[in-house]
Amino acid sequence: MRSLILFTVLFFVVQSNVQAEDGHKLWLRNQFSGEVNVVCAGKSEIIDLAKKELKNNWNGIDGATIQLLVKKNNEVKGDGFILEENKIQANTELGLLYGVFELLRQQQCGQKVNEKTYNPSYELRLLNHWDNLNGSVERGYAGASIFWKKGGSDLTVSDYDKKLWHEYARANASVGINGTVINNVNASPNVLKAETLQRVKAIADVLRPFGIKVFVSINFSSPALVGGLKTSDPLNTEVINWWQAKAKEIYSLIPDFGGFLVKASSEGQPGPHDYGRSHVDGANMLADALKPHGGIVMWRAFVYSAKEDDRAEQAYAEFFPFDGQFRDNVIIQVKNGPIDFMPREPFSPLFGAMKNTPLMPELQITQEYLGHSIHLVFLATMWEEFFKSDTHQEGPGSTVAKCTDGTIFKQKTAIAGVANIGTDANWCGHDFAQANWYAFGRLAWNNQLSSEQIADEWIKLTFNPDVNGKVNFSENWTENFMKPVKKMMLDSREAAVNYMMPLGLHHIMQAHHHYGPGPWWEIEGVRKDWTMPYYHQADSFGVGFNRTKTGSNALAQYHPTVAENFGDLRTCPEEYLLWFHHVSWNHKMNSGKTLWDEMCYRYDYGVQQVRGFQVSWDKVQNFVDAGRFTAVQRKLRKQAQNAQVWKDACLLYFQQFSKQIIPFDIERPIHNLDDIRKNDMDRP
Ligand code: GCV
Repeated sequence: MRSLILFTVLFFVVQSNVQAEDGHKLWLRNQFSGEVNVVCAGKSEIIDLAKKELKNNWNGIDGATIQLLVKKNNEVKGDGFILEENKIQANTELGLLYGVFELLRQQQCGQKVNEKTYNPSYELRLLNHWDNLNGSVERGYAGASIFWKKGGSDLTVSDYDKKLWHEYARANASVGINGTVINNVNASPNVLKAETLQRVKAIADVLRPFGIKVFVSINFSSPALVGGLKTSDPLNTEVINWWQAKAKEIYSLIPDFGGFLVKASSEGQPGPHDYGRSHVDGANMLADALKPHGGIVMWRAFVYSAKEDDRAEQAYAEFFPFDGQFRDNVIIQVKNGPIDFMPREPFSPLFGAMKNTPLMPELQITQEYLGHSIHLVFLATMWEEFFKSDTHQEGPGSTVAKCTDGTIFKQKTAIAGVANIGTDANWCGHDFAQANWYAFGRLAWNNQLSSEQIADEWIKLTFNPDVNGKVNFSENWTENFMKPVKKMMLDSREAAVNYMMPLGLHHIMQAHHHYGPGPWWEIEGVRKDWTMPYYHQADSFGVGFNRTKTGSNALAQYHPTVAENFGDLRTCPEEYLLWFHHVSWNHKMNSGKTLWDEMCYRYDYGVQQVRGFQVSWDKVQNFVDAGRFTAVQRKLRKQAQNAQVWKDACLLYFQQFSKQIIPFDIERPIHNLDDIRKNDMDRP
């Protein structure tokens, strides 16, 4: 009887631990705290937070003393800090908080303290939320908005809201994020109404102690839409006055308000072009309104021209001529690639080319084109590739990282990531999608970090094997959990490229939801550059978009060294081949195979990789709590099914053009093209 009671008690203890793991704690799961004495002269809300973090999460020597010191040091940039075993020194209080998070991270990763100066790569490290005021999230796959309530009419702020925003702010600060844009770039003008601004203020008040500034996306036609004016022409005096008054109103509520993010004259959003004005006219007018208060304008370069030219050329064509003409509080926000967050794109030719205008990279954390919150795709490898891309604009080694982080051009620096956060218990829908939020923050802080280091840290912090004691990464855990899971993460982006769009193929997904394959999608009357055949150009000769001199010549927008390299079939890296060239199905690839065969093998390999991830994950079951294990296992199953659909759809579709057989050592398609097309069977 006694043993039955003991068993029952133990069972429930184990069960409750398991149930507690819904992923809500993110990478901040430490459950141990030793004794620590904190010495600090200053007193403020930030210092209190820093002390609290130390006291609650200390994993260093029990009873140690640590000093927090604000003292000017020229080696330290912005909110950077100097970390020593028993001292954190910074120029600002926020720097101390970041130092505390770094120290605790190292302790929790079982590392010796790495004593050195830590400086941020970018001054502004921002999340962009595509959250609508009605509570929905554009391209959001993790529930509803954490900022706006369903329907949009209820703007009251509850204790629950504040708690959630507090947790969100803490998670961001722990990885160095210091700003957030809390509404969609497809912006409702209502965000600027007095009653909505009260909620913006409430959010800003909760985020402030963690050093996070609030920004909003604005609708360029707000003066007419909510201000009662007849026009929103940026050169009209009444319009100018309206924006100035609005800026004053905002700053009276939120003295440290960050500024505006603007999507203008793009995808149906209003902008200066509606009034016969330019991007410079629009951006500078807003910048002048914000300038007296210290605010900035982030003006997006994601535009479509009215002409249906090669879309890859459009941002550069519209913005490059304006280089040097923007006010000093304007930053141009540029997506990493020239089209739109594809699984793989070459870097946008604007990076390094606009030498007299600050440019900030925009990365997409939410997986719009990478399997939503169903596919396990770790994006750090993609971003590492982007940062390391050599623009050659100021000689060899002018990487995108150096062109944007102030190393080459001494300008304001910033970076944005489109958030993957929602009201789901685990914030991101997929437990592994949390790693992308984490990775974005870590890279925004230090764009030289390797994806391997980031994966290493994230796994240790997120699947920390200790339950109620100190961290203990045993050899067994490292060999049999850490290693295979890290490998799965590091391989996952390339796997997605393989089963979705290998060899430089792009924009061949289903229209609208952007989840499954749709290389056939086109509709009479729709502009060509919204259809998929426009991007792959498959015909009986071959496949791929010719962007060389004999095609759209988009290559001419790159530095000549890059253009030459990408422009020559013999030197163009195979991962960009079909991005830049229309290539014969019989073209000999590096492997010796023809292009068609290579394509077949790549698609098939992508599927096999996902099947391999399933095996890796099933093997680590004993190391993971049941909740997260099962959730990830189920998602991997769906990913494997979907990868198979991608392979079958693309190979059967392109086979209609190549008229060649799928090599016999590759598993046959298991779906019919007709069925996939008819059922849009991958709709999530
Ligand atoms: C917010 C793509 C997405 C849109 C997004 C747009 C943008 O087109 O599909 O949902 O709109 O990019 O970045 O503005």
